[in-house]
Amino acid sequence: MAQATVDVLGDFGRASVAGLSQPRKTVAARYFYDDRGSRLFDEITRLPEYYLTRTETALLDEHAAAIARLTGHGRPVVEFGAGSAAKTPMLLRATHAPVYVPIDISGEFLHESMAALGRTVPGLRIIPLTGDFTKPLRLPPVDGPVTGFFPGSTIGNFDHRSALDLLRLLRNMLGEGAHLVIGIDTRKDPRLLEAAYDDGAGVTAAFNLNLLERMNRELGGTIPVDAFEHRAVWHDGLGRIEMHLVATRSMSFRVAGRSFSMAEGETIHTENSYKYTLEEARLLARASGWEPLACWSDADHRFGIHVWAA
Ligand code: AVI
Repeated sequence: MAQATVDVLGDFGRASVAGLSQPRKTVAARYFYDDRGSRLFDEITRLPEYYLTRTETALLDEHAAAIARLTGHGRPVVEFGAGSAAKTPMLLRATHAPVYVPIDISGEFLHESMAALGRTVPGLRIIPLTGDFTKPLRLPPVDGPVTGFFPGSTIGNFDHRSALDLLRLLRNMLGEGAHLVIGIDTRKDPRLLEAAYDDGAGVTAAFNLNLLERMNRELGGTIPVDAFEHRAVWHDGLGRIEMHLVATRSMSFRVAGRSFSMAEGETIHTENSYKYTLEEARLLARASGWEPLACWSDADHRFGIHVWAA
C-alpha cells in the first residue's frame, strides 16, 4: 500500500522518498521551484550578496549588440528556465527577435512574467512552453535558425556529466545553425561565493527550507522545519558550492507515508552550484558539441557570458 501512495504522489514524492532513504540524504535542487520557491529565488536574484544576476545583467546590457552580431538578427529566441525573464528584453531588442519561446517548469510563474514581458517588448510573439527542458521537448514550429538563451548559470546546478548531456540535448533541440547565449558563473574567492549562498537577510535559507515545507504541504510530511538550519559551503576540489539542510537535533518524521529519522548534525544535501573558469567553460562547450565563439566577463571576472555555435 505504501508503494501505491508514493506512485500516486508523483515525481516529487518518489524523488523525496528515494533521496531521504539514502545513507547520505539528498533531494535534487529542481524541486526547489514550486510557486513559493520560484518567488524566493526571484528575491535572491536581487540580494546584494548574490552578485550573479546583476553582473550578468550588466554584461548583457553592455554587450548585447556584439552578441547580436554573432547570433544574427531576426531569429527566434528560445529561453531555457525563463522564470521571471528579467534579462531577456535586452537580448530580444538587440537581436530584433520576432518570436520568443520561454520554457519553464513553473507554468503559473511563467504566465505572469510573460504578461509583463508582452508590455515591455510590444509586437513580440510569445509562445510559452511549460515543461522540463532537461528532457527532450518539441519546440513549437518557428522560422529559421534559432538562438538559445540559457542565462543565470543554471548549468552550474548540474554535475559535469549531466551538464554535458544537457548541453548536447539543447544542441539537438535547437537544431542546425543555432547559437547558444549562456551565462556561467566563475570560480572566485570562496568568501564571496559562500556569502552569495548564505545571505544576511536569510532569503537563501528560506529558499532551502521551503523544500521541507513543500514536503509537508504536498506529501503529508511531518518534518519539524524549525529544527533545520541552512548551510552553504564551498568545496574547492569539486569546484562547487554545496547547500545542505542540517538537523539541529535527532528526530523522526514522515513523508509520503514513509518514516525517516535523522541524527543531530546529519544533513540533507539539496543543491550543488558548480563554478567554471572561462577556459573550463570553453572546454564544456567543445565537449558537448558546441563551438565557442566569444565570451565576455566583467573586470573582476565574476561572471562569464558565452556565445557558442551549433
Ligand atoms: C538557479 N541557480 C543558478 C541558482 C544558483 O546560483 O545555483 C540557485 C540558487 N541557489 C541558491 N541561490 C541561488
